[in-house]
Amino acid sequence: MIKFVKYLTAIALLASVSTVAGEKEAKVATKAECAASECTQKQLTLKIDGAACEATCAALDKVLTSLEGVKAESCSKSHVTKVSYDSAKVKPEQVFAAFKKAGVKVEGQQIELAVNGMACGSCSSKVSKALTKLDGVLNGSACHQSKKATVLFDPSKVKSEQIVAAINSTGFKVGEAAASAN
Ligand SMILES: [Cu+2]
Repeated sequence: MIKFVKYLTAIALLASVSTVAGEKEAKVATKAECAASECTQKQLTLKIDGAACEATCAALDKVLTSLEGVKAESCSKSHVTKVSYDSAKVKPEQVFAAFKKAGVKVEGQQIELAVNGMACGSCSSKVSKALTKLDGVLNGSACHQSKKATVLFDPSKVKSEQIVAAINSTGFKVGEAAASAN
């Protein structure tokens, strides 16, 4: 019983602390502040062709990170490069040009989306079908067990918002947190 009371007190304390923190946050997050910091930080996950060994991956990462504020990690096994960049300093075209310079072909951009409501294989195949029907989607598959859809697409032909809309049109909804990933 004493434990339970302590537990309740802890919750009450936590609640009051988080309210204070919430108020602070609301004051700080002005538009100017937002434009100046993390809001311009972008992440790209790209499927690559032509970086089959660790040496070529290291060479690619070197070209990418020579761009201001760019972080890159390429994996020769999964053939995926993860790039993070500040869109206020570097344009995505510059990132893609760096791949060209390194002699690595970008097959497409890869995103993973949380999809709610898929209960069996026929649900996930409905989502997969909707994805592969979209022009610009190179590969799309959904899995009802992981509740995720993995999509490889050509960003010059289709936008991630269109992919989200295509999934939502099946009746299964893309989770909010994952939908913001670009
Ligand atoms: Cu189903």
